[in-house]
Amino acid sequence: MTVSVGVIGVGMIGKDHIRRLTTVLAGAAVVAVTDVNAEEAATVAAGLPGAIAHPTGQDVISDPAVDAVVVCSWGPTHEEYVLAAIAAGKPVFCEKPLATTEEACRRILDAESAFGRRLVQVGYMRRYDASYRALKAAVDSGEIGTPLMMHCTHRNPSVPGHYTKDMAITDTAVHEIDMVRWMFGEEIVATTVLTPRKSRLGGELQDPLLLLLEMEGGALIDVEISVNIRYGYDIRGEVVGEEGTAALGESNPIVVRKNNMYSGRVPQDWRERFLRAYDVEFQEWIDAVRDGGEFGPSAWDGYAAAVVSDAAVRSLFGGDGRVEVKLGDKPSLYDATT
Ligand code: NAI
Ligand code: ISE
Repeated sequence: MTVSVGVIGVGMIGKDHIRRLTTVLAGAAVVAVTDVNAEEAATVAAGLPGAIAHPTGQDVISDPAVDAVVVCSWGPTHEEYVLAAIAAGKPVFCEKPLATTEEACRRILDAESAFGRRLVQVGYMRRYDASYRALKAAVDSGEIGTPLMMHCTHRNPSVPGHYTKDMAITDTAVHEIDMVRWMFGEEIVATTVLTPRKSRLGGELQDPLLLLLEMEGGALIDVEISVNIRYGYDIRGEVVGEEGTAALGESNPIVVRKNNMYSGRVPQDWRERFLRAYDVEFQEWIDAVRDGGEFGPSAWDGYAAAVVSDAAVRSLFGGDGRVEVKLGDKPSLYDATT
């Protein structure tokens, strides 16, 4: 069976996911698209044999030809489409963030719990990256002993004009917030944001910033977020254990040695760095939709990331210093997920 997918939002990542669903992966077809930019949606549909452009996301979701929905519109619009997909009983892959507030994520948890079966997967692709998976395997195997700390770096060469101050947390650091919950298999209990001297390249943004995360088992995580670093897209992570350390390797395919120097490539952006991770993420999602299998990062994971990022935003802007994270009760539907 081919899974017929409807895509809401055909901007940068929407187009990239359509490309992988239609030309890279097996078992899926994109049959419907939409975008508030109707002209763009029509252009994208015209390039997809048999696909139509609908006026709204609701039309995509209710289209009987659509088996499953992919949401790639702006964050504040995610809640509406995820709730509509749950109401229609259709699996929905929602790009991060699941929704932009804790309350909106709670409404999604409530709706999915009432439905009684998981339909939602959130686009936290680091969990599918070969290097992050190898790092987690090293931690889980016990070879570096009990993990005590993790040092993370998340550097973007630049960000678009609409990128607001809070997005360093809600749009960028949210990847590490999800990743460390998965890496350590436990929740985050408190967060503090520290602000070094501002880069003149960041304009109005507080750039860079340092995010501290306290895990429930006592491990401490630091994350450098820089979003105007210019030289490339640089993602790093090192877990410090009692008996050793394990770090993500460099991802450049070749190293050039010349004139007493050596050099390798730093990826241009997230599309290049996580190319294969997105492919694996979507292949596993298509297979799960087709076979009725388990989905990846859940609405609970999306909710937990939202609660931690709300707390970090309070620490950053509210002058609150260290902010405790209170997740509240976890609905039983999500017992198996972290
Ligand atoms: P973008 O601005 O390039 O594309 C978003 C598209 O959604 C635009 O074409 C816009 O017109 C459309 N749109 C906005 N509201 C809509 C609505 N109500 N209905 C239909 N279409 C609507 O943004 P980008 O970079 O593609 O990001 C989209 C989402 O993907 C964001 O949530 C972002 O956080 C996430 N993202 C995830 C990445 C990852 O690494 N997993 C990487 C980049 C983005
Ligand atoms: C973007 O939305 C992403 O998700 C990228 O992975 C991240 O590196 C970037 O900072 C975000 O703006």
